[in-house]
Amino acid sequence: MTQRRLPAKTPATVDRAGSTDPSLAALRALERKILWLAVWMIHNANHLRDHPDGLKVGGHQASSASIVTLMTALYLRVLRPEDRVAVKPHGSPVLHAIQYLLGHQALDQLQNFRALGGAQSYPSRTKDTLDVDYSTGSVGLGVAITLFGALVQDYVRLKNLAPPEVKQGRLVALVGDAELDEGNVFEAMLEGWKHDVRNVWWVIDYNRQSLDSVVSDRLFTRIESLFETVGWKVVTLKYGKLLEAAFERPGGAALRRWIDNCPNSLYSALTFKGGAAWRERLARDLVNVAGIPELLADHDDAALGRLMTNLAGHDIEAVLEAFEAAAGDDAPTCFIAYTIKGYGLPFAGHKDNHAGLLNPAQMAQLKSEMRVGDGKEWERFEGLDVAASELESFLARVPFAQVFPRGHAAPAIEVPAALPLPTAERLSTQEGFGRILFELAGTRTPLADRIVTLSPDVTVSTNLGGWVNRRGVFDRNERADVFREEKVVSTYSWQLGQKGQHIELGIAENNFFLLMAALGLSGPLFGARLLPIGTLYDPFIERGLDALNYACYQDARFMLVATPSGLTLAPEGGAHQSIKTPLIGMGQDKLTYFEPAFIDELATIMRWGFAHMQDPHGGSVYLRLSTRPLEQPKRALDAGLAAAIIDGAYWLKPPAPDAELAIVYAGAVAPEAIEAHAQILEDVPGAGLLAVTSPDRLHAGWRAAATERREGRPDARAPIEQLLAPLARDAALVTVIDGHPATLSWLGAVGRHRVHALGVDHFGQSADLPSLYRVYGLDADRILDAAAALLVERVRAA
Ligand SMILES: Cc1ncc(C[n+]2csc(CCOP(=O)(O)OP(=O)(O)O)c2C)c(N)n1
Ligand SMILES: [Mg+2]
Repeated sequence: MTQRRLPAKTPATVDRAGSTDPSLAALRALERKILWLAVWMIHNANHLRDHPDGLKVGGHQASSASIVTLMTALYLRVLRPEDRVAVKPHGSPVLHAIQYLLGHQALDQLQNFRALGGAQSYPSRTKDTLDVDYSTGSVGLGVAITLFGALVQDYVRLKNLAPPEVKQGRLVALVGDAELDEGNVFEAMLEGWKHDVRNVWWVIDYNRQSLDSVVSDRLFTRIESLFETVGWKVVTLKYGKLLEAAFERPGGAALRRWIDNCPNSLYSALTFKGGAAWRERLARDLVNVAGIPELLADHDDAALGRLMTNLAGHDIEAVLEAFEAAAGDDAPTCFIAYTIKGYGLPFAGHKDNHAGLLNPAQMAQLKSEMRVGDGKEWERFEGLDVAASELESFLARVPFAQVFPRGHAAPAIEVPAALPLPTAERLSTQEGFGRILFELAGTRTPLADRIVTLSPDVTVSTNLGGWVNRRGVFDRNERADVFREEKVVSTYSWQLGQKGQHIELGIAENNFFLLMAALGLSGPLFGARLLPIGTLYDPFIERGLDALNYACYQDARFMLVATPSGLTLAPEGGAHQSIKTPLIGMGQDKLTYFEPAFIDELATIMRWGFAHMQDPHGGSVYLRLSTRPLEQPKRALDAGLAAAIIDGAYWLKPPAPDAELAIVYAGAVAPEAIEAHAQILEDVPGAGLLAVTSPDRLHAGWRAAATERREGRPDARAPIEQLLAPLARDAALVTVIDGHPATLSWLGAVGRHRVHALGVDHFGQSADLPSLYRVYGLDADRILDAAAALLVERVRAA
């Protein structure tokens, strides 16, 4: 493995340890304190707080210890306020400890680590009180989002969208080595290469351990070349200053070879066993090497243990040199920093240490080594060998901490009172969406200028083509449309350049959702609000589902337009026919799901969506659209109807008072519901036809009303409760959706009505739509059958 030797910094004065950097003594002292606080925070949570539920609290002392030096160097020296960071999930105690030392985190947050209202187990943008740039937790995602963040920062910068005082920063991920087992990291690297991404650092805490075990030795030689293949610089930080010095002694070359060839598992085991074990092993393996007996004799067991575990990732000088040498370059850079999981703690190197906790006796021992007095466990400078005043003045000058909080408040983008409404006799929601965006693209409005579209290689087939024709594809470099220059006739003319407002991605839904998240956080992170609209095929939401969840968890704001969906994809077959996405839409927090049937509904919802994406209490929006052309109603929406569409439902045909039946539909099955309803009217003249535009909003409204009543407002009524109120007490509902029937079946519980829920609960197959609707029971006949059965039941019961 190659190691770059890096130039030392310009000397100032010489410090105690013989170094030339005056602040090293302070950094070393604070590094020690950060380790202590992180470990103590976890200990306090597990051993010193009440646990009324008897559940283990946990926390990761070993994972924290492994990254202390790297984070100390970054936060207390290298980072600038404009840099944006994703910290590996289990490094969260270290982050809290650092912010606490900087005066930007409250003590009670540390004391309540993992308790209600306290610091979160993993860094959280939305739940932590300190200023977290990107949440982490699901390994791999925090790594990749920094790459997309860099792309977004360039998008904002090249278009001059942010106020001039916003500086360009670097996007930094602090990465657990096992995170590189996640494929999404490599998907992101490929996409980053295509977009010539700049200003990203991934700092890998290469402790060669994951959760279960010690990882394969040979993997990282491959990983290094993978990075280089996609244009990254790789800086390997392998040995610290002590070992480097030992390698210069007689026998040093052999010692280096021995460590280089030492399998990870043996290295870890010897680290855990300590100095005596190192001595025995080296004496045996290097018995004939001149200089080794002297080297062993010069070190007692403790010193030998320190020497043999002196990896660069725990050597702050080596770490600083590496970062500072790379700082002048904007090439994406990966630092592979060799570390030891649990470094400085009694279980260092033990393969089972991931969830290991120091027991009270070990903690007492550490406390005494750290010279921390009883009752002084939380004191910021207790037991350090640098004067408190010096440490205070050092901390006061830390570049990263000069701005706090570091986020931006980006002004809202004005949303017009109505969006352009395409007119046509028949139109699908997908085409309607494309036309609305096409019309918007022709306007010079703040809204149109801040929309960014993106798609994982389905731009044309999701009807974004018109928008892209007008607004162009974003590229850091201006590129010609060769087909156009060569006068090849095409419907699509895509100008590539910095003005473009569409980001074209390869087919990787993880990347798609991570870029949506990064774009949706552009306001707070880069000072310019963007309104991302991403299109993909509805079934492939599931492919990127964890990244979608991750985007929502951080409260990124975007509009997800998923089309085609359900059986309406007909001939495409079962593999592509989404069934349970409505349930995802309902279940996903911070994402509001709509499934309109008509274009006036869609335009109303999109307009509301642009406002909701900007509302401090809002969220993201998911539109489940279809390619099925439907005859459009001829009507003008009044304010009441528009509000009902947003609340989630309205009566397309209102029921008579005490009606005994209603048909309820959502989305593209509207024609079947309308037809069945028209036929039923012959027998049940009062039957109603309810159009549901958002099962999600309806359900949320129902829950909210129940909460209001519980809180003392007995008259509170949800929109769906008001809508169903005219029906007879023993009325029946037939619900129908091209998706899982559970999406609407709960409606029976609202007014205690009987329900027959139609929908799809088995994989689809290739066929024309009428055949599929017949086979899966969504056609008018089936709706009529269901209604008849419910009505007969009612007569029998009477
Ligand atoms: C997607 C996902 N799968 C599984 C986990 C559970 N998990 C948490 S940490 C971890 C291993 C982490 O190893 P590494 O990244 O090397 O971090 P270290 O603790 O060694 O620094 C696993 C499997 C998770 N958080 N996310
Ligand atoms: Mg690891």
